[in-house]
Amino acid sequence: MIPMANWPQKRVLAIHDISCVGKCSLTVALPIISATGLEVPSLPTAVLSTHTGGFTGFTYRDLTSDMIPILEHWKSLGLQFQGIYTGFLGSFEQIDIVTKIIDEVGKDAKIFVDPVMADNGSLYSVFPPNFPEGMRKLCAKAHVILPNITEATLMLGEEYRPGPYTKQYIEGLLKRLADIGPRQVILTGVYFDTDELGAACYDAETGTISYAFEDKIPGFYHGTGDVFSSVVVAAVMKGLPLDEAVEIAVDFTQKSIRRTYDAGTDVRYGVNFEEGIPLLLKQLGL
Ligand code: PXL
Repeated sequence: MIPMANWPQKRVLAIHDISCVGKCSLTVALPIISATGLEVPSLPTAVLSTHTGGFTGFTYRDLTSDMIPILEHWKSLGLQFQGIYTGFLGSFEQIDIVTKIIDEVGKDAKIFVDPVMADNGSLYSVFPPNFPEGMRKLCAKAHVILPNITEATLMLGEEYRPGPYTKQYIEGLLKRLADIGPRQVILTGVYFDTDELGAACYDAETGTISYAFEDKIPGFYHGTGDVFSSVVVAAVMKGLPLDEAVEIAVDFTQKSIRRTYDAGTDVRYGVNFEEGIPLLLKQLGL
């Protein structure tokens, strides 16, 4: 039997909700990251019939009380993960639980925190007003964080401003986010003019800032933050530098949106990312 310490396949623990329908969180992270050959053990934070964006009447089962018993079982197996990727958490209490998970089964793991909680200037209605403060503490434990601009401003206690943005404003945000603790910051929803949309990336170790943009496609598409972050996590865990990972992720996300726009489907059901996976694997050299 191969001992845990010599396990040959990298394990990236994904901690997100399962929205049964609507393509976000685990139903996006699992297929994208698994396709690259990484193993994706999963810890569901909540189970919803659909995501909360654009649907009414969704069910919501909070799984907070299952998380510590799951962690204790994993510890009894001697499990350690090489990566931990967290997204939508099911309750405020889960912030401390995820911190404990990072400390106990992620001792040498690369920690990615996507502080999923807000968009377009507003906190999601399912979260209490102090949620951004908690997420800020979780981001301090991460190596890489991936907020959008709303999440960034909420965590920094700054007023949300709609775009277009200036380079000076974006680079200020990146640096203030790095001051929270993570060495690498990726900010999504960045645009300097109305034709293009993308991400900015800051490595506080080297002081490097880079950008990746693609043509903007009209409309608002659910789950695209999770599509983007899942590609970044997969690419970085496969050994790509952060700026290349971000370029590939922006391209993958934009192509997923374009496919959905061209098909004219109801955007609440998420984007067609699945058909982009073969090209993604080529771009990653797999
Ligand atoms: O994609 C972010 C997300 C994840 N999980 C749930 C959501 C959302 C965004 O609305 O509602 C349940």
